[in-house]
Amino acid sequence: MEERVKCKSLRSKITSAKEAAGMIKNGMTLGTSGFTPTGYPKAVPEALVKMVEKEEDFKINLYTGASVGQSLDGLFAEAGIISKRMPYQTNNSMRKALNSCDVHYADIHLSHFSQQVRYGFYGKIDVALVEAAQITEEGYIVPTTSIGASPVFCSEAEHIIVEINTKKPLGLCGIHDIYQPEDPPNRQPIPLVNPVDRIGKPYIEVDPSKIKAIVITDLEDDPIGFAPVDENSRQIAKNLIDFFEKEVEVGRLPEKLLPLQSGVGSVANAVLKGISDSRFKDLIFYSEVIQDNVLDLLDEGTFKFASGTSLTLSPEGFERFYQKFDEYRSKILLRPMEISNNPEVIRRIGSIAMNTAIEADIFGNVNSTHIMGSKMMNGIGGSGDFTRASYLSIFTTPSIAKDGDISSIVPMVSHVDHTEHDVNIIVTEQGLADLRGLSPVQRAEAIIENCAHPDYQKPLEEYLNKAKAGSCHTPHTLGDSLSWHEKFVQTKKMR
Ligand code: 0RQ
Repeated sequence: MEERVKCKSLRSKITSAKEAAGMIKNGMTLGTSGFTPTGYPKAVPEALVKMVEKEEDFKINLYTGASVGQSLDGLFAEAGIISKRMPYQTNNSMRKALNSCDVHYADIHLSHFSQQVRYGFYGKIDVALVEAAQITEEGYIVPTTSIGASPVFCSEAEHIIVEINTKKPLGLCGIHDIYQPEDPPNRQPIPLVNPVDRIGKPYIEVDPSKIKAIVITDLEDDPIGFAPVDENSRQIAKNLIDFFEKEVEVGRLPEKLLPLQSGVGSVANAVLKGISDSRFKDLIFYSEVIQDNVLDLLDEGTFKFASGTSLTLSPEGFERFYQKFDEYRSKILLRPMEISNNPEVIRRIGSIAMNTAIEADIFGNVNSTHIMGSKMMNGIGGSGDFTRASYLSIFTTPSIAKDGDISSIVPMVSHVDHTEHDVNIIVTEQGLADLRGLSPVQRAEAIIENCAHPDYQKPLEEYLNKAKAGSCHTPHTLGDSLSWHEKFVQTKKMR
């Protein structure tokens, strides 16, 4: 344990999960480590749920980096102990709880979240609960497989509880680059000019006197499943790679493209696979989540560097990562999500943002979060941070969902996450609409012609033509605009 808790004066804080959980009181706000679900605390949450089992009114607020696993989000949601949840989740039980309004969920741009915690917008953080690989001699915290919002939770919380996870190798020390910007009016430029730049420290600097408990655990993160790459996703990827090739040909993108950001899910996986099969080499990945397929791309030389805020690998992926750690160490960097997703940095490095839509409308507005305008799926995550600040913003989606009962291209989106002003390119398996510089009607024509499924092309054209008769800049017939969704809600079919 001396290797894990190097700060001698803090060794007296080593205690049981139960004891540490006792510090989390009813009504408190807990800020935990964890991002898309890796590197989140597990032992103290388990002990807390056991401890408050019989307390009927026990509620806390849970803030994290992004999604965390079943053994935190799922457990807390099922125990009914969450009052408010921020800023992103992907857990089934949590989704159910927030869609039934049992949990108040605030869905927030990830780049905004850390600074707004510091600004005090969300009240006081009572306890920061973070998973760590090590506590340094100075009492500083070395995170494990994600950083997310841990730095801000540690700096703002009154008390810190650390879960030292012995299953996470000490070799992780050095892979983190922790930097916290100043706040206005004294904010300085973030000195990250090149995606490979190191600008911070390999640990979270904290006031060691705030560390009130250290819990030693070997609980593993819940295993991560990967969405399979289907034929539609492969075609979407192909359409996108063809587009990149043309953009290079006409000189709008350099040979090595620009730093790529990729969202999560089956289409995002297929896009990375498509890039791997393409002629592009020596690319830079500047994103949030580093998944198994990023290791593949690094191994084969398609990527030469990957920067993210979490290592979201399968058990096999981790085995491979740890085996070749010395090699990956120079090619992978983890940053706080306040930096990985920072619009200042994204604008400067000229990122290519590739995210997935649930649906897009004929004018290019994108819904990434809500099913039929009302049921929350996951959250906006970092998609908005990258989309608006990027050099080129791309949304991918299969043209239909639920075996064709739903068109993902609709007259008007039922919820807006990314406005038409932020969306440059929409890609489906049918083709690609390049919306740059187009007027609303031109956008609608391009999207219907290139992206809509043939079964829905005609109804979309009819909608547009009817709306155009009203001679408007952005033609809509308001009574019809959401009628496709309404029809689906009533009959389970949009057609
Ligand atoms: O439903 O779960 O019942 O099968 O939506 O759809 O096709 O599995 O999509 O896994 O690629 O995720 C946008 C949700 C896509 C994801 C979203 C139904 C469909 C299925 C899921 P079932 P798929 P994917 C990086 C950036 C926002 C956050 C983000 C996401 C379910 O990419 O959460 O981008 N993005 N973060 O059947 C009704 C439609 C539908 C539909 C699909 N038009 N109408 N239902 N579905 N299209 C990560 C971070 O920032 C942390």
